[in-house]
Amino acid sequence: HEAETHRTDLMTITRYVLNEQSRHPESRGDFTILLSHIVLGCKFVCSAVSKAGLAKLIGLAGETNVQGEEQKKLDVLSNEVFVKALISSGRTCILVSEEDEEATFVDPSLRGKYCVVFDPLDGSSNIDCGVSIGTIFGVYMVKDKDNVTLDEVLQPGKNMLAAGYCMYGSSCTLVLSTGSGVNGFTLDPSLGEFILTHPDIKIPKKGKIYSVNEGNAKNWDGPTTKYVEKCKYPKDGASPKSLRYIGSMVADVHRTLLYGGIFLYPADKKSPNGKLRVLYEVFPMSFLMEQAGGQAFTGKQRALDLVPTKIHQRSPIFLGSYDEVEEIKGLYAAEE
Ligand code: AHM
Ligand code: MG
Repeated sequence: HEAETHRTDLMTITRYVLNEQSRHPESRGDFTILLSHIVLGCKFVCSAVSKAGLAKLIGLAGETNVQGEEQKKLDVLSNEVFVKALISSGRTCILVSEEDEEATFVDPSLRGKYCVVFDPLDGSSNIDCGVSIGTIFGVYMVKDKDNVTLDEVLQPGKNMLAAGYCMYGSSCTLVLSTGSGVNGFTLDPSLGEFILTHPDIKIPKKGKIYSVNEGNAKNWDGPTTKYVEKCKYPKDGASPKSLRYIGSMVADVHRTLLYGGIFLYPADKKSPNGKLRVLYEVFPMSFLMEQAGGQAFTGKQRALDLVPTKIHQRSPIFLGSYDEVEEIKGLYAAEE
């Protein structure tokens, strides 16, 4: 009666995190409370995204975000919901959002020990056509919450306590790591709960898929060009790899995590630092990849070792199956 057990004994995300916490007797439930506020934000955005086509929520808000890109109404809304949910949790002290130029320092009366870096709605070019988009987040802990500076969030990704993303796709999936593996939860809309559906995700060691915006190929550097050439024309008698590119980092990374392969947003002549942002795109996804047994590399170093100096800094990124990233690392090493 295995199937019946699964239907009646539901491992919700809250139950899962509480279980994890019971292994740390010193913990007082603060992370569970923080996570429940992140989950609330994800549920809200999920509901707003699924209604977007109907409710005419989409369309230009007439504002430009810090990177000079057009902001959509749904981005603005998602950001507001996350900022308010995180502040009201009483467990945060600094927030860094892709949508806000400056970091938000939480009022001392509501301050807690966590810093949250996030992209409330990533993949903006896919909003209007209903293709998968997502939220990405990472969590740091401050040393002293009465004395916080921006340095608390300018830390290497390896210091993150937790990272995750929520994908608003054919279903709503939240993938989370608190530093001991990666687990995936799917929103059951009738319950309003995220249920553990993908326990202990491990990325395949090798992959048959590469994921990159090949429209930028003419401006790539040598190693990236060589790697992609080899994906298409392998010299060792292997089959060529398949190309999949959605243009939503969350969706492209989610597929890479489950099926294996590599996702790359390399540097190019026009964008020497690539496109993706270190704190709330590169770090959380690199954290999840490593926790799932894969790797993440910037073209120079292990991505999680990078020390950011600005909150909206960008970096090239190569992440995915262990062997694929190993190959990229070899090509960069050969360049030197
Ligand atoms: P955004 O923050 O404006 O949505 O940009 C980030 C997105 C990522 O989700 C995705 O990996 C990348 O941009 C795609 O960029 P490009 O269109 O240059 O291929
Ligand atoms: Mg983004």
